[in-house]
Amino acid sequence: MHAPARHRRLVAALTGAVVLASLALSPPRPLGASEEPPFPVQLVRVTTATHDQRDRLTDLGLDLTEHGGDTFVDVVLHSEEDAARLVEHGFAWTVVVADLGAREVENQELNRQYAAATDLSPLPSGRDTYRTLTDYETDLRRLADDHPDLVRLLDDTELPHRSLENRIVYGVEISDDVHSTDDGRPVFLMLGLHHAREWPSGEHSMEFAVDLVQGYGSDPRITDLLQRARVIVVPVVNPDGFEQSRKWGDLADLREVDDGGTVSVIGTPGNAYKRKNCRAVDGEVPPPGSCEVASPGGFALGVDLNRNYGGLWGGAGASALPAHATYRGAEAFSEPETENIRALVSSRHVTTLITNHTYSNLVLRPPGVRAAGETVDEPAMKDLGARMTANNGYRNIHGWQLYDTSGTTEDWSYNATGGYGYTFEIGPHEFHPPFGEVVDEYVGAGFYDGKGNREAYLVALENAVDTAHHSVIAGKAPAGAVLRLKKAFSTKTSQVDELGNPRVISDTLESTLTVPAGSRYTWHVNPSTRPEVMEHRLRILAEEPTREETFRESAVVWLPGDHRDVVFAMPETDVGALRVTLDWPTPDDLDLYVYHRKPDGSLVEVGSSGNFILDKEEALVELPEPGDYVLRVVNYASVSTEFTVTAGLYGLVGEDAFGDDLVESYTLSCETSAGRVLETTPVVVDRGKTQKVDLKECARAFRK
Ligand code: 0X9
Ligand code: ZN
Repeated sequence: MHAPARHRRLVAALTGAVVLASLALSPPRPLGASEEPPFPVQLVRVTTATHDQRDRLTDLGLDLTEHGGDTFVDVVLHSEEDAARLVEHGFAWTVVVADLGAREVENQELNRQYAAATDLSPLPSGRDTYRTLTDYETDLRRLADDHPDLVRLLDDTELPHRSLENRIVYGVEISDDVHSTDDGRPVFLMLGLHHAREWPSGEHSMEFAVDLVQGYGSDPRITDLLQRARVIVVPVVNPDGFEQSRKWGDLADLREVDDGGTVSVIGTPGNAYKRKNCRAVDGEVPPPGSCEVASPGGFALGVDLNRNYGGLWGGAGASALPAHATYRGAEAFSEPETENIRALVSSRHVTTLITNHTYSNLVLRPPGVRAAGETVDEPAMKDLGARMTANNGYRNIHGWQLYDTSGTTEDWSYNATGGYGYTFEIGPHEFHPPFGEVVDEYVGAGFYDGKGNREAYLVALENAVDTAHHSVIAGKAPAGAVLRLKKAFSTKTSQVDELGNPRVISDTLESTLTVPAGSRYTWHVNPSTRPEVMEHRLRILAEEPTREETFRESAVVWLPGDHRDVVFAMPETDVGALRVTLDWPTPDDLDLYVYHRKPDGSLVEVGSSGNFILDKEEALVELPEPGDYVLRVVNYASVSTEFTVTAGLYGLVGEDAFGDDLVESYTLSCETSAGRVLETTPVVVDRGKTQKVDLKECARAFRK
């Protein structure tokens, strides 16, 4: 596939551009034999005997890999200054790869040999070389063109922000009947190439897309999954950076070409090891060609997109200095490339997300910062991590376990939406190894015998459709009506204001569903209460109730639609939460409403729970006012003759708990297709639960 002759022509064509660009942007360099040999970009192993040392190393802003052990982290040194920084701070290291440029040349040669020896690789696409940026775009387009009912090309409608070099970021959506986009099915999102040099992260993402398309209709497991889920793949999140890295990878062997001076300009791997995007100056569009600047300038340029997301932005393991490898950017979501992913995740219910990176054969789960503690979904996320790593042989650990990182993709997406998110660090040894290794690691061959990312990704997709791990809103609404689910909140960054309060950014989640013929809808959504709020709730409710009262009714004679009231008197003040649960012995469907009785006798609804059949009901009233509460049990569709209602009072944990939310809701509106709002109602739904919402008002108004 990759004929040497063509390769040489490409090199010749690009050389001119590179030399021109670097001459235009940097002071003219003296060329010829007298020039100092450039610093060979190196991979070194830095000793970090303690957690403290590791944190200090992270703070230096060097180019850390994800490869480390209990006592070391591997680091890429791009310049004398990088090495000097280590010395200055008292770090010792050994050299792992003395010249990554030379390694790049070797890899290119191995890649040529692999391509020459391979007709059709075992990858779904059969490819035998790394894709270029153009290849990605061609392949995405072709998938959509060849499978119009199954694949939809995503362009600047869904990914609305062009890259700094004005490229459209592309993706594909894959699903049975893909064009009915707002049909309420859950979304699985896969991302690649946030980091320019991590080529396998784009390859595995893209191959998974091809795999699903090929499996649809022939592989029952894949067919079933594509009927139940919508899969979105954005293989190249950072096209500008990738374009540089991929191009310089091809150029690497130019260092072998001795044509008097050219070697000194591009004689290092330069941008082949580029990590970040192409931002040169905060807030400014970079001048054309500026991303071409050779190493170490080319490396130093840019914002680390995996430090630019809003959740925990600006904290540990991210640098405030633009020249650093982990530069976080001027502010959260300052970069168009992260804004794209934010827009996508905010407008869909991404119940499971994988963001691919390289390297170190790890599956990382939130949080990225050790100090953040374990997430409220730790048992479930750890378990999914284990099921994925059982299939790819990776280690299943937290993001922070190697070192702290803040502002990463899943630390924002998980905290903002509750959708599970993981970083895959693909490959054992290097950022873009010989292509054959990428093939083996996807399909589970060779060294990876029987263990491949293909299987791990399918497990993740199965999780995305598993209602035990997300939420469902379902009910009746007029066919053709547009349901809109909205939620606005503040996401905490790691920065604090003068008073020590966390600085926040504003996030809004907004998605739609069109009610199908038959007037019944099912909407797979993320939980309405965000993880950090849920954590707070569980902490309060984990305390013993300060008082609890149980009401038992037996031999109730009633029909669907009837209700029974019990009165719970609560004279106490300063109560954290009133928790009401409803239980009954048969697999029937009862609903629960909680009302506060006002002095004039009127009832104000302060809580409700209308789960589907079999789910028992629970309503939570935060900071309840003293007085009488009417606990109403409604027979939704039941023959049950007995039930038990329990009301428990819970204290506030600590001063700072006061006024915090324990429950968050979505606002669900029912609209005509022209956008006229006919009904609006708050909806609370927890993970693993189905909340029924019949939009009766809307149905009545819709008929008119
Ligand atoms: O540092 C990163 O952004 C990722 N490693 S990489 O070598 N691909 O650059 C790791 C990010 C995930 N780690 C955490 N969530 N802590
Ligand atoms: Zn990465």
